[in-house]
Amino acid sequence: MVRHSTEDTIVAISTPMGEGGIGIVRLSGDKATGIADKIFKAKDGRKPSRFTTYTVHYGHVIDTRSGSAKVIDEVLLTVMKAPKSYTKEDIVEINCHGGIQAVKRIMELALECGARMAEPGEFTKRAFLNGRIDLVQAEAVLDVIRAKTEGSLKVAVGQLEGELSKTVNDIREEIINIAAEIEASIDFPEEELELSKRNELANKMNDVTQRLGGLVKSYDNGMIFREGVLAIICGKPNVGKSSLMNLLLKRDRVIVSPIPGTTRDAVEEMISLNGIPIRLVDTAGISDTKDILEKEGVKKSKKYLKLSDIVILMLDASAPIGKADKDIIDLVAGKKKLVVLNKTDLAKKENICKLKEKFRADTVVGISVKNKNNIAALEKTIHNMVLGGSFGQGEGAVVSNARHKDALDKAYRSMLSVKREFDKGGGSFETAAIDLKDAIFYLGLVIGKSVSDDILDRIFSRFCIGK
Ligand SMILES: Nc1nc2c(ncn2[C@@H]2O[C@H](COP(=O)(O)OP(=O)(O)O)[C@@H](O)[C@H]2O)c(=O)[nH]1
Ligand SMILES: [Mg+2]
Repeated sequence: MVRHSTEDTIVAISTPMGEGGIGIVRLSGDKATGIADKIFKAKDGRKPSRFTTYTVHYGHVIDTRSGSAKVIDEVLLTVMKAPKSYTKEDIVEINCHGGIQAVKRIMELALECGARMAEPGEFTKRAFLNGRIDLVQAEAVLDVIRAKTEGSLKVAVGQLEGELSKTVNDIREEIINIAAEIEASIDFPEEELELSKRNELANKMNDVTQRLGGLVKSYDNGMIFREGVLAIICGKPNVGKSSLMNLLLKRDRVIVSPIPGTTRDAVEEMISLNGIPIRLVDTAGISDTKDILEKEGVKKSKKYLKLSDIVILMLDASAPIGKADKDIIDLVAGKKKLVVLNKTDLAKKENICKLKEKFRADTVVGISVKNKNNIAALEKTIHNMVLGGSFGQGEGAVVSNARHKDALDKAYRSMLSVKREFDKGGGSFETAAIDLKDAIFYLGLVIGKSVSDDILDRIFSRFCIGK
């Protein structure tokens, strides 16, 4: 990868390329206002480099290259002066008309006047390199942009606001303090350490290790909000899988018919269930079919089944469990599953009860898709199953990013090892000191204190240009 200078003034189109009301071209760097002076003519004749910070100005972007002044677009221009800007550098934002031409021509003009095209995520990278935000917050920017549901957004915004950074920082500071005390005692054997001091250190270590463990654990739920949960609806043909898919999606996405084998392909759609992003998959009914297309569908269903986080196993409440059902029940054994007894409108009460007894009470729900009966209970059961019934309302930092989780996990293991050494009594302070250093390093990795250029490149290359 070509390494560009962070001294350059960068430019990018920050809005999506396509028809829209407004398009934004953004400049950041020392020359931002100087470049704006050359391409912008304010109605009142003043120059952008003389504008007060955080003011908006009406005027035109003008192309003077051919000698004559050609109006490119009518725009609003905002100046945000360093250091109080997104990147901590001078920023100029030009709001022009949406669509492809205006933004493109304005960007080309800025390039000709000395700006360089920004790399993906370079504005945010600069915000990080210039110390306005840490790495967790920078990564949260992308999560905010990509948030799938209101729940995902809440987690991402929490991280952007610094909730997770603060917790990681606090833990890191605490470990640095412990390490300092240990280093200071390294010349004395542990037995000689005063008992009260020893206990105090042990308590601090316990506390910090526990907090770290809690943070690692929060990933179980946090990642769900970031990545979504893959839930697959399984069952023999004609039990009502596609009907349920349409109902939960609130639109007719898949064909429903009384003919078994109607759904031949797996169909995936995203739904929000109380804010949890769920990738819901309707599958071809798993059966011993001879039909070639249906066979392919069944193959695909099985592939999805392997990847799925939860299985919604659908049975017909109005019929006894048959061989086809049993085969599927065997197939999904060992999967986290929810049993849905559909068509309760056709079923006798005794039959529903008898079927229910076969499964764990908190994992079985009787519904009728046709009459929209008990759907709220179904949604609640899925919700509880996904989040263990605990998450959502609680406060506190949440880890949702695999990179963070990985580093925190390593820090946690290092702390467990320190604790083990310490709990033994008479353990070596030297070994403990090394593990503590490791823990400090890994925590630094999360917030970007000890992170390499390669990792930064990898993180920011996933961003869009202009952010
Ligand atoms: N009576 C009744 N019929 C249903 C219900 N849900 C689905 N059906 C019908 O069952 C048939 C098969 O439905 P479909 O969703 O295509 O089943 P799939 O093969 O499992 O995807 C269709 O005729 C649906 O209208 C229900 O709750 N009650
Ligand atoms: Mg179907």
